[in-house]
Amino acid sequence: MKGEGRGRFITIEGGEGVGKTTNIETLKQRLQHHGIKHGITREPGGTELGEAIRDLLLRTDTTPLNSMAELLLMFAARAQHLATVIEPQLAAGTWVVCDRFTDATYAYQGGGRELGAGAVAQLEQLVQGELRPDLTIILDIDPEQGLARARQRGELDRFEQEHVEFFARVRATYQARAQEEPERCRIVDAGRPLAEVQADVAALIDGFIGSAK
Ligand code: T5A
Repeated sequence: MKGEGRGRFITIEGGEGVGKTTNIETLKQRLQHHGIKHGITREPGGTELGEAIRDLLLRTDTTPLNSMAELLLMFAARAQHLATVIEPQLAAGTWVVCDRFTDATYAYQGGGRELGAGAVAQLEQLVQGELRPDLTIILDIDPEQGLARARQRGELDRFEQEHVEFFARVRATYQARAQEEPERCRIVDAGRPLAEVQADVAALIDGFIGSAK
């Protein structure tokens, strides 16, 4: 999939309020420093359709969403995102940094909602074919600590209102995925002061850029 001249696909993952948005700024600075053309996007979202689906998924004033419907909506948004944003950029040699991707579906719908990895894997194959991220940075934090950060920012969305067992399953799934794919998935302890977390993220991306040249 990588091919000469093709962009690299980097994703950043983790539980609620873990600091993905904050650390994407670090990724952006390092890519700029190395003169690498890149795009930054997010899931669910990244397209007009994806952002509309995101709104449906995160709002709290609708009837409860069936877990399978939630899973399918994640992949509907992803199909549009891949076809119109991610794939064209990678094909043009642009690197893509995505705030969450399919590891989040394994963690939240497979683990948190207990739909299991098999259902996610089937849709992953259908929607993505062979496409997988080249590097995934998983920011790891105790769910209570992450939620406390999210709470400081304001009102909680539909996922953030879940119970602590849900987030424990999300975290365990991310950790299991990192164990299964240690080369691609790199865990960073995000419970530390921001400067330390950012230094680790910068070192990881610098190392990855070095190996990709
Ligand atoms: N979802 C998504 C699924 O269920 N399945 C899927 O397939 C996908 C793709 C929305 C939701 O969608 C779900 C998961 C999510 O619940 P989201 O908006 O990406 O996805 O998720 P959130 O976790 O809600 O994203 P947030 O924007 O809320 O959190 P971030 O980006 O992780 O955190 P950030 O950077 O905004 O930081 C939060 C606060 O903490 C501070 C920051 O300054 C900020 O105030 N902070 C720190 N403070 C102290 N020390 C540090 N090290 C800090 N790092 C950050």
